[in-house]
Amino acid sequence: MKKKIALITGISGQDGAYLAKFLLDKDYVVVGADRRSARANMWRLKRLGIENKIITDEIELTEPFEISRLFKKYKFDEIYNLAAQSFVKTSFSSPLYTCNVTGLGVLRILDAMRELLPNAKLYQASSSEMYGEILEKKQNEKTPFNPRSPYAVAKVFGHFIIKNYRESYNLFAVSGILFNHESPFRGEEFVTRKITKGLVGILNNDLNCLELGNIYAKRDWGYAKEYVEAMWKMLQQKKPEDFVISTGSAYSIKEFIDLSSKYLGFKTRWIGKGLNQKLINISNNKPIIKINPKFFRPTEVDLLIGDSSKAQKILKWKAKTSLKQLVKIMIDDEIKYLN
Ligand code: NAP
Ligand code: F7E
Repeated sequence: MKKKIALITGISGQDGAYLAKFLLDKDYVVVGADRRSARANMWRLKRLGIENKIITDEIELTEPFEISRLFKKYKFDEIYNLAAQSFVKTSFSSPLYTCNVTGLGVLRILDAMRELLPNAKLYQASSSEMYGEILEKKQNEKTPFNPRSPYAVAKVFGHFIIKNYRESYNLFAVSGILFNHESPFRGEEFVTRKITKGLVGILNNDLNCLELGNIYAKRDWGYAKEYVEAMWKMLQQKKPEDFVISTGSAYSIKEFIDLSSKYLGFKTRWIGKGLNQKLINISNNKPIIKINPKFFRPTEVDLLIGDSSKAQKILKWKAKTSLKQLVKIMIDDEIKYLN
């Protein structure tokens, strides 16, 4: 039987690596597209031992010609659009660039697909950030969006243009509204990895103190390795539909710090308030976490909790890893690859 061929944009990122491994294990031919600049950034694929098992090609989401070139070269059965300027904080300093890549990039893919690969199936990486200042206690597929950053606004555009092309041109194009998902492959700028890497660095005397922003924001954090299976499941359905993927529980950054420092064996106590709040290492009375307003965002998303009942019912997908287990996975990996 002919093997299915899948395109993953954003192959050098966290989800790109896990999804590539997942699809290879399902006997797909995987074309992983990156920006030329990302060629040196394939450490995740190397760690998974798959860097030579995927076909690497180039894609820059701001260039429609590059997308068409790729769609003419390979007859993709499935396209996973994971590429994005995905760091919310950067979207405030580079709003036009973010909207061009993260928003308009989706439209460029849809337009090329409509013309060249109308029978392919497209997965778009939508985001819980679209709910922003939440309008319902738990967010599901019907909860209205209320974005709070240029990143989130761009993702809302991507989300609705997927729906519009699905309805207008009968394309199989779906959005997975994924809540935060983390792993040892998370970029170091995101808060969970910044904390696990930072605390391990402090334990190893490579770092004195870690500086963070708003530690009271709460997120629904799952394990990225599990979330890529949901992406694939969405494309195996008869009907193209959008799904929320989440754990259903939310924790603050402060709780994530406490779980991490406890797992590493630190004896700590919080002192002070607001910008003066610090986490003190009781063994030497030195601060290991401080607040720095430079990490605050002009507008914050305070709380996100997803309701993934639709995915549980139709996709038979459910998050399995607790936050405590996720902290252990991330810290164990941080220690293993310390040097
Ligand atoms: P990530 O690690 O930041 O990866 C993003 C990928 O996009 C990288 O491979 C990056 O390449 C690529 N990229 C950036 N700009 C590009 C451009 N102009 N043209 C082509 N490629 C470009 O993100 P992730 O955590 O794996 O997330 C995957 C997707 O899901 C993203 O769209 C993200 O917005 C979305 N999402 C993530 C989460 C989450 O919690 N992780 C939740 C919801 C939605 P470089 O290596 O060259 O930068
Ligand atoms: O921030 C707070 C920060 O950058 C989480 C992306 O994958 O998930 C991610 O977006 C929270 C925010 O992720 C620091 O203010 C405090 O409230 O890890 P983050 P994010 O913004 O939730 C969504 C679903 C996506 O779609 C995105 O692509 O943590 N926070 N102090 C901090 N955040 C960072 N990065 N650094 C700090 O020092």
